[in-house]
Amino acid sequence: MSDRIVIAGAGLAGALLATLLARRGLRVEVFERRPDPRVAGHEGGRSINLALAERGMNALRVAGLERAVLAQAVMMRGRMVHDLDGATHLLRYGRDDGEVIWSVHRGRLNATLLDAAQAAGARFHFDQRLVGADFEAGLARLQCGRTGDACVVEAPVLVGADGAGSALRAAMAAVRPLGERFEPLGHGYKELEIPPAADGRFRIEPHALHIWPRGGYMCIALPNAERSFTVTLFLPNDGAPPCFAALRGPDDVAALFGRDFPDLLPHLPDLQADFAAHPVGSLGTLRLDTWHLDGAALLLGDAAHAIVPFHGQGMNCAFEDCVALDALLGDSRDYRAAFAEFERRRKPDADAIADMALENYIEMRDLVDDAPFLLRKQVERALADRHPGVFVPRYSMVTFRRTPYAVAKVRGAVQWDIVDTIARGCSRIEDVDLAFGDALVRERLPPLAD
Ligand code: FAD
Ligand code: E0Q
Repeated sequence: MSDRIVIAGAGLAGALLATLLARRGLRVEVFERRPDPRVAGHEGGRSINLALAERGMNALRVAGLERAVLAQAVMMRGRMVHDLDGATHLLRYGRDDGEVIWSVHRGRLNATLLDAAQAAGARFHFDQRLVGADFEAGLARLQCGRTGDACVVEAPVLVGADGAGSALRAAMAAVRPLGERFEPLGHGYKELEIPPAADGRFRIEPHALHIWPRGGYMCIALPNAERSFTVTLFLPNDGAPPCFAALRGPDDVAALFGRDFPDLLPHLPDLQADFAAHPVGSLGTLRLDTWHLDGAALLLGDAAHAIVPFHGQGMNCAFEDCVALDALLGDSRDYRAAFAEFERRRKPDADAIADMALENYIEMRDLVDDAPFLLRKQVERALADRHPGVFVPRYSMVTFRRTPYAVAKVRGAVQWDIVDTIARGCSRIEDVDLAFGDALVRERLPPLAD
């Protein structure tokens, strides 16, 4: 079978997959719609960052890139919650500094992956957009972004790492129904910037993911190595204000931040200009029944399963996909078997993280001042301390371990039921019957295997 594999998309998943497969000796050709970010400068110089957790870190480890990426990353120990009155509290993500997540610069990470893939022998073709495919003939159709010229290349095996708006997915759907459903969230996002202070330092605590939860909407901020922060405002698209539709001009924007984010506003000197210049991003969950066409084509990453960003797992999951596919392919070249097995194993996990990411948005809102919720988080921590390796908070299974997402979801539900059972009717942790909780844990939770 062919040792030539064509990847659509040189984003996060495409570049990592190209590295792994080129190292196996496959002839990897990658076609990317945009220009080379290492030449053109990424996103017009904007810093967009992402939270990297254990699943993504493990994939980088497998690719030999962990140290290079960590050198550019900023550690985040927990959520720094900003109340409306300006009070702040740090809710640690893990037990200690061994359980943290990392803020990484999307463009810089992408460049690191592109360099690694090229060094491994993968070939990149930038400004080349996939526009169609003939799977029977094993051909891909491309269009050059600069000249508009069309061309056709040999593509006996095609992998779609071309993101949520995947062109390969559309081409596959024309041949066989994929069972595609897109569920819009109804909320969008806008990226803003907190620059460094005049003396060059971070304006707010660098080692945290900042959250300004406000019920149905929120801001977050992740640190950048250059001592700025990228702020993201999540807001309903329309309906009752505040919503994007009701923000008609710079005064509305200033009024919203003055009222709901008063401690953030002074750190956003370019708020109105950023707001006018940056687009509103859209959010939603994409689910498919079918990710592959026999041995001819496969989708992975956001092209197969775009999710809402509230667990910070989209890239992490896409990277885990790459490692799984590489391991399944091994040195066999049996694409048909590997693609079918990839779909069988990964789909339950992709479905589970999609659900958990949606649920985490509710959790963000409950951070506002929901006392019963905050008590349950305390009880969860207490049970986790009493049953290490058995009662592991769901957030930790998702973020600090590689427990399959589907297992994390099921165990998380059992655990939350135990917490709820013993916390019900209590208002303080001292009133909670933890010994009863211990008995329920022993009865209902086998030790965690991974
Ligand atoms: P992409 O990164 O979207 O890459 C797709 C690539 O394909 C792009 O380079 C694109 O130009 C190219 N392409 C598109 N169409 C074509 C075509 N027709 N032909 C050729 N090339 C094409 N994830 C985390 O893990 N942690 C986070 O903290 C986090 N925060 C997020 C915050 C927000 C606001 C959003 C929206 C997402 C966040 N994510 C996060 C999710 C993460 O961004 C995605 O899951 C991840 O980028 C998916 O990688 P990918 O390679 O599948 O797709
Ligand atoms: C993380 C890390 C965009 C984004 C990314 C994230 C997280 C959140 C809220 C958001 C989840 C959390 N989280 O703090 O529970 O852990 O990546 Cl909005």
